[in-house]
This record gives sequence, structure tokens and C-alpha cells, in this order.
Amino acid sequence: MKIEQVELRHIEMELVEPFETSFGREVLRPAIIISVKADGLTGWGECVAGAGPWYSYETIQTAWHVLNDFLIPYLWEGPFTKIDEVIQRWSRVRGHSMAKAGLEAALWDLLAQASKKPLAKMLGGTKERVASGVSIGIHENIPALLKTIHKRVDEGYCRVKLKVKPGWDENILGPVRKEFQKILLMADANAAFNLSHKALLKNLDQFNLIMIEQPFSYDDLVDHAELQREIKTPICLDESIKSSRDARQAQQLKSCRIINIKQGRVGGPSEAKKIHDFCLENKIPVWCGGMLETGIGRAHNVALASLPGFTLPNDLSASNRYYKEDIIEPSFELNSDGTLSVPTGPGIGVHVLQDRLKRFTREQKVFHA
Ligand code: OSB
Ligand code: MG
Repeated sequence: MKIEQVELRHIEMELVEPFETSFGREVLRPAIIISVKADGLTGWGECVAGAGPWYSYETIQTAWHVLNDFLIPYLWEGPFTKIDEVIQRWSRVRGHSMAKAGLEAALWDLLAQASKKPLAKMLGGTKERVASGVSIGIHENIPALLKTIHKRVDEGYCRVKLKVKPGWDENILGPVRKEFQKILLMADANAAFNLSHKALLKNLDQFNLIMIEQPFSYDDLVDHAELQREIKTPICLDESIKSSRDARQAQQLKSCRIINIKQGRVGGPSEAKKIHDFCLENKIPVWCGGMLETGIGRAHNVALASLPGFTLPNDLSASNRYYKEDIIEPSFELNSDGTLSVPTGPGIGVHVLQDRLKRFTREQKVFHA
């Protein structure tokens, strides 16, 4: 395959409601939409870096720089038959996983289209539908939170994840569990706690959570192992797992019992699949995390989540939970069984709406071979 053109678009889309986590509050979600062209086909990818270095060190600006100055130039070194060859070329670039992941995803879409296969099948997917969970941010107060949970449960989401932080922890999980005794419930701290909070975290065992996600520092494996030895609730790692090597070390250290796989965080679909394969072999359940993606990133995530090891509900909600107008067609809708359908057309299997994409674009750059 010989790439003829690459295009980067820095876009900005307004969320239907602000999303607050332990690291901040988002109203406008930026992204870099990446398209690659070859043989009359266009492949699409999305870079999930944030406006600031809060979730990880990457930002829209660092990703743009790394794509522009380093990753895209590697494509011009010559044609390739496998995506692994491109990954090999840019293996010299340390880190910058989100920048790599967005471009690699676009190449996967292109390759799948050229092979006339759905991306899900190219990746080894086996499911027609993926379980859809919803991630609910920090609210003003408990009644407002309960109201949002009621709305989401009524819509049919099959799992509820609540963002927590010191001061918005057992005091909210107690009333929520009391009101919703049966739901699959979990908490995500986005690294807001540390070992000094061990007693508080042990106390969460009483709420029958299916897991607690990333309680400790974004790069920690050791303190998590200490906590996991002392609590019954399974720990799930998100931020700490940046590669398949991290997944292996987390398993050796017993830092967690569940892993959240995000292709942006781990450097692309290929590394995400490696983590999936390792976890499947070692009986570690995984699920697909989200970064408030547009329909393009969501389509990539849904394809990934169709792999057999994704046995827990994913952070993959319907398009309208995130944005009033998505940039793809058809948008993702929640099925009555609390799932999203895996698209069956070639590539990511959704159509990109050019007029909307243009409307949300803040900056654009085209690169030629
Ligand atoms: O930690 O999973 C996270 C969104 C932005 C950054 C980090 C996270 C999240 C979410 C949203 O929880 C999940 C989604 O896209 O539905
Ligand atoms: Mg998380």
C-alpha cells in the first residue's frame, strides 16, 4: 500500500452535558481527525489527546507536533504491505501513544476497506453486538446524580460507572447503591487516591462494585498491588497500562484483576490487540474504555470490543449520550438489550459527514507523498 495523502483536522465538539472527573471538567471536546488516502479509498482515525495534559501528558498540540514532524514523514519512506512495517518505522518515537494510535487506526480502516472486510473482522472480532455501559461524571449533589442515573438506567445501559474522588466517594456510593440495588455498578477514580486512603477504599467493598478503576497514581503498579491484596473488589487499571509489557507486569505483580483497554492510551489497535490476546490467555477479563470519542473513534472502539476477550460491559455509549450531532452516519444507537451493533460494512463501516466535520474544524493541514 502506498499512501498518497494525509489530512489532519483539529476539531472541537460541544458535549451534550459537561463531563467532570477527578482531573477536571470538560465542556468542549477537542480531537484530531486523521484521514489517509490510497487507491481511491479514504481511511479515518481519531486522536483522543485532550485539551490539557490531565489524563496523560499528551495534548492536542503535542499530538499535532508529533504527527506533523515525525509520524507522517515515516509514511513517505515507501510503500508497505503490513501495518507492522509502519509501526516498526516509528518505534523510534518514544511515547506519544495517542498520536500514533490515531494514525494507525486510519491505516487499519484503509486496509480493511481495501480488503473489502469490516474492521472488526480484520482485528479478529467475533461478536455482532457489544455491551454498552455508561460513564457518569461528578455532579453538583447527590439528588442530581441519582436523577442522571435513573435516566441512564431507563435508557437501557447495562452498567453504570461513577466518577469518584476524595470527598465524592463512599458518601455517594452509599445512597446510589441503596436506590439501585441490582445494577452493575463501578467507580473510576482517575488516579485521585493514594495509600493514605486505604481504609476508605477498603470500605467500598460493602457496595458490591464490579470493580474500582485506577484508584492510585496514573503510572503506578506497586501500590495498586498492595491495595488489591487487601480489598475484595477487583481493581481495574486504566492509566497505568500503556503497553502489553505493562499488562504482563501488572499480572506478575497482581496489581489488578481487570484491564481497561483504550487504543489511544496504548498506542494503537495493534498494541490493543496484543493486550487483549495476553489477557485472554491469562484469563484476565477486559473491556473497552472510552475517551468521549466522536463517531469515528467510537466505530474503532466498537470494532475492537467485538474481540472475544471483551467480556465486561464497555465505556461505549450511544452517540447522543456525548454529542447532539455526531460526525458519522448512521450514528450509534442503543439496542433494547443494552448493546451497540458492530457495523458490518467495509472498514469502520460508518460514513463520515463532511459538512459537519468542516463545521467543527478549527485547523486543517494536508500532506502529500
Ligand atoms: O478514565 O475512562 C476514563 C473520559 C475521558 C478521559 C478518561 C476517561 C473517560 C471516561 C468516558 O470515563 C468514557 C466514555 O467515553 O464513555
Ligand atoms: Mg478510566
